[in-house]
Amino acid sequence: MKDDTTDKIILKLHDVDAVKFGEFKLKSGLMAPVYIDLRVLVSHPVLMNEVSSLIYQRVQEEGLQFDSVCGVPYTALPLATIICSRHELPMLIRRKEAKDYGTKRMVEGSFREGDICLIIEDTVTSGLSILETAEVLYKQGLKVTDAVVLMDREQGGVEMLASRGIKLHPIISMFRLLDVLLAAQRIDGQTAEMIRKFILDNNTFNPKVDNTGDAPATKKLCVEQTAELSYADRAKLPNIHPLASRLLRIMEEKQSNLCLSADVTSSEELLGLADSLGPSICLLKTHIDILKDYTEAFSQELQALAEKHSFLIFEDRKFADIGNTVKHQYEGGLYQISSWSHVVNAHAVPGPGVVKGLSAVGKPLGRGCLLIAQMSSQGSLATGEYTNAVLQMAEEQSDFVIGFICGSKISKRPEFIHMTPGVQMQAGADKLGQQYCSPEEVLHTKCSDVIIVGRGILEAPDRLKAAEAYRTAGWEAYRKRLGRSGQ
Ligand code: 5BU
Repeated sequence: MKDDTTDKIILKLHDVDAVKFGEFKLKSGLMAPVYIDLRVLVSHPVLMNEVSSLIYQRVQEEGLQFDSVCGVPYTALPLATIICSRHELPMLIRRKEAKDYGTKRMVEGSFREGDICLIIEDTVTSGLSILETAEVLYKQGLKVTDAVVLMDREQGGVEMLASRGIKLHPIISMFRLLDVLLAAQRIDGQTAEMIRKFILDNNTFNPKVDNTGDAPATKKLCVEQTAELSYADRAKLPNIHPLASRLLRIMEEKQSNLCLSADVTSSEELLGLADSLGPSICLLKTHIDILKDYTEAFSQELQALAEKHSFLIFEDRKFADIGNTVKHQYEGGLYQISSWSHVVNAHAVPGPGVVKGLSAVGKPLGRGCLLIAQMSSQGSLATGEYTNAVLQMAEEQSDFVIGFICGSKISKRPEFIHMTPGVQMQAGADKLGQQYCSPEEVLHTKCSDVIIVGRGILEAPDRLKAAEAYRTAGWEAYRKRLGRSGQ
């Protein structure tokens, strides 16, 4: 690629206001002195064509091998379209809208399992947007080995993506852009120097922590920005809820971040599971209303087994009514859940009253609650702003809320415990909308704390062996995240 072609494009991008200087708030909340906004390209067809040619030249120069091309929505979508149309390359479209999730495919276009898809992006800071698109493609059985980006802000994207097995090929780097604009007297030396310093001081990639997230709740990856604490260290935090502390201690002692989802319908079978798999788990999750023979004696036996094997009980009741009603549902009725379940969960749909109602019953008993911030099922509406609102609700009632049910880590507060259902050794789905990720993905990539496994264990020929395999996989992924793998 000729440098002068790239330099001319830099000037043209500046002409159309795609490069701006001033004070800008980035997605991460960080204030930046420079902003790249390539969305304006659609209003400048000549430049749009030139940029597309530049990207394709790079693809050819690198000799990239792929079966199809996918532009990261939205800005890179027209770029990918132009390239694919002009060079007759098959294209895929990744859907972005959560509300389309249930009814429409996440990836449009024809492809076969194992096909390689080349990703095209307009601007990269941390690399997270590319990774997010890659994850959607992976879920469809596609492979991603390379991505080409027009503008690299040089803030860690190349390194982060390399750590995830994706080679990023940037065309314009931030430092080059500054040099060209300075030489053309579009900016002064002081501005260029200040931006260089900003870029060097704000590298988003910390390989030790694997800090790939930047926008809480809307991103699927972990949001850790500071040093990762071990479960044991978190258990000792001054503001931690005593039940969360107890659970973290159990996890550390038993080297288990496995929650068994004991979805069986007879109390005898459930107690048998609790006794045989008890040593492998930190939590046992029940759906008490699927038992055909619940008795009070059963709940007492379950509590005795929880003591014997040192695990906590989590009734997955998903409370979702007004405060006054959930109070009764939690305390009374046939099951008297608050009397035997250490942890329950609730939907945030009714507003903070649901937590207040549960807390009125559970707090004096030392119980804790998980808020459902995201769900594992296809088409779940618990995404984006909803998830953010759940996070807020948890923070306001952290004397009773101990964490979240979620797909990935959503809160930076180490006092909160993140638990993720929809886990099996092999990613995939069931026929009724359940979606599965692997323990490695959940605990290492998505930085959750606890894997919730039901059928992955219950349907295995040897349940104990399967539980141990999940416990080991979960523990190893957690250790890897801490950067202490193999110690
Ligand atoms: P599975 O057999 O591993 O798919 O069981 C998952 C369990 O977790 C099952 O009891 C569900 O009710 C529960 N679950 C879930 O799968 N997804 C969610 O978002 C929530 C709970 Br909340």
